[in-house]
Amino acid sequence: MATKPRAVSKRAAKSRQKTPPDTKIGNGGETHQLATDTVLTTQQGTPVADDQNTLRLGERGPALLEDFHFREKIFHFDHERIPERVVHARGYGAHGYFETYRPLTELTRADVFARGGERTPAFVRFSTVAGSKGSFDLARDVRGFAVKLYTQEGNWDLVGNNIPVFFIQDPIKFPDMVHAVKPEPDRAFPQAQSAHDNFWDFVSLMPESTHMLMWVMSDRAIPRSFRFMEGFGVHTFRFVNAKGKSRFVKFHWKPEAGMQSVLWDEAVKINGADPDFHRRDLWDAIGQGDFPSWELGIQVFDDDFADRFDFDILDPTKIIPEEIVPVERVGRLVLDRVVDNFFAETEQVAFCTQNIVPGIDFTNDPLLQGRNFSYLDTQLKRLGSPNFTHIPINAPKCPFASFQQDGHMAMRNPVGRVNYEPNSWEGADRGPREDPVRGFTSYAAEEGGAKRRLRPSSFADHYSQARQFYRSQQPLEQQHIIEAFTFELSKVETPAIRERMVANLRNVDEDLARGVADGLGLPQLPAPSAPAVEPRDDLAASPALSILANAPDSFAGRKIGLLVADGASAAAVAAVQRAAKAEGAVVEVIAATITGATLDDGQLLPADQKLGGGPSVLYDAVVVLATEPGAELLATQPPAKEFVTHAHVHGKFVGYTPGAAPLFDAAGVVPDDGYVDVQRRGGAKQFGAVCRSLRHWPRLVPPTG
Ligand code: HDE
Repeated sequence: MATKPRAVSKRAAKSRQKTPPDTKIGNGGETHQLATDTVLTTQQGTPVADDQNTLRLGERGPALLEDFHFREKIFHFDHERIPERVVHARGYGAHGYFETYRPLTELTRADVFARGGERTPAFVRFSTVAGSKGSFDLARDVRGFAVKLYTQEGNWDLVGNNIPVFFIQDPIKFPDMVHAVKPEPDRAFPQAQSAHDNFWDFVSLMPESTHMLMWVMSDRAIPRSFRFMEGFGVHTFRFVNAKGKSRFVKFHWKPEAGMQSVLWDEAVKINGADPDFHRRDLWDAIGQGDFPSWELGIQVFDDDFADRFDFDILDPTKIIPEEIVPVERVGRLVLDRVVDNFFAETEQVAFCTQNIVPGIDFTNDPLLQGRNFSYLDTQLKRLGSPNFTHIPINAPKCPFASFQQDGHMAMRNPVGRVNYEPNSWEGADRGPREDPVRGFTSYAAEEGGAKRRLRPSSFADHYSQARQFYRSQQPLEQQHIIEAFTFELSKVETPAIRERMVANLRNVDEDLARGVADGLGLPQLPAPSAPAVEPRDDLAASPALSILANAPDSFAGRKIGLLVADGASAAAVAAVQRAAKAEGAVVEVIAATITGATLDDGQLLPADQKLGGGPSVLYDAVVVLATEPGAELLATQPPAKEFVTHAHVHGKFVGYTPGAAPLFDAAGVVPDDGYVDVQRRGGAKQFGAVCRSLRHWPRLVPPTG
């Protein structure tokens, strides 16, 4: 039945006399703060009487072309999407600030480093690389770590990753590399996964990718949270001081909460239970006032060191071990504000590697040079106009002025007569002028040589640092690397590709190659592939490369899953909550229903998750609070059993009250040293303290022999 057109309500009629709604200019652009009684209008401001029905002839007749409200609404909806990023499509951003510890004027004239204690506004976007915008967060992948610092001398974008090296040495291979890792073009799968033939075909034919592969197959590629991962500028950059002296610099971000990763089995399950795990984690942490933070570290070195170093400092597949050039901490990045609007800020933010400021300069790292071309180009495609710099998230926060004008969606239109330079106008009309002293000057590096397409011979060692990385890992981490290679290559359908990869791994480490070959069930080890340069055996292990060797010994910022049955001890709940707070951790309650559980004091403890909606993979540690009858009831529920089994096999610490025993029995787990009775005097506190090790590692070490 047709609905009758509605009469204009008294409320709407009244609001007509009001002033227009407030408009707030935020980082996301103009975000309109609507008054509660605002009337719905078209984009032209015409009040809308009926937003439920299109304009039609008669009750059941055809639609009319003159329905401008419908036309405008559908037109706008049809154009809501902009192209997602070709790579790094899935990401999440937040605002914050960067604070310099002390002036770095002896190294650089960058204004951002000029004054100790000064804060510079920042926007950071974390991302996965391979998956599309709607893919899951816990892909095995590199994470983007892109930082925009709105300095007083212009925007500085440090567009880095959570892995300090890259797959390729020359940017001309980037489209091939990305094509190879993305879903295969005929079948359009797999999504957000490198575990397929095309990827392994490509990388096994590109030995320069081996070092990066070690990192991607390590736990670095499945971080527990954006908050618990390192970031790297990757390339060697230059610092240039006021006297024009240049030194090389590599940038590092060190998470103050320490590094932490999930296990692969957790990653797979988290992707089902909460595909937004990482973005939710960032949103929640900032919302709770637990602001994620990183220290900025720099490795500074001169030409002399560059000439002496074992590898070419321009080769983006190499690191400089921290044990050789220490990382000096020079400032701190804090993320303290979520976005107002995801599209306006996180989607429209346009990072460009060429956004640098006086005092910082490029080197000839071929990848960096290629990126400097790519990012501007990609932003034009994505955002549709050279005026993407007018979007508030991209605009500098310092004064800026140029004679660039017009174009699609120009929002900053200068007034006055002059739009060229040089000009002879004076006063307000003269427009901006160049400043040879304050302005950006490129470091006057001497360059020369024949014009050629050539890979430098100094880039030819593809295996030594891969070996160094592997040998710097703890045994459990090495085992994870073997398992990851085995998993990925087991998804490869073509035996020759699997074998070629194992042949390459023989140049890294024999145990690694053998472990993967065994995992794949290869009848015999393939002969090692011929390396361009014989891998070195004399590089010292670098403990800084291991996550486990640098464990934070802190449970701060982590999350406990508290499974509670009706009748459970209210005192134990309170003790666990107190212990969690003391450790800086948060507690999420899981009960049979979302309403919650009624405790032994008759009070209702509201739940955050219904049983099954909050599996233990979403938590860093778990607690099971139940009386015996409560646990017997839970033991009949598969999600409750899984909660315990998974927590156990994933090496989590388990807090419990003795009544929980029937559930443990039903789940088939035998409590070990990683189980703590929280009802015991001081038990909850002890549970909080043991959680600082993050996992009960002995449970994860495979039996020997
Ligand atoms: Fe990128 N990369 N990249 N990349 N990259 C992009 O720019 C590119 C590389 C990185 O959160 C694109 O805005 C080339 C290394 C991050 O918005 C594109 C090469 C590193 C982000 C592009 C590289 C990165 C991007 C796609 C080889 C670590 C996400 C969308 C020469 C140091 C930024 C976009 C964000 C995004 C090109 C290699 C990091 C196509 C050609 C090495 C964190 O321009």
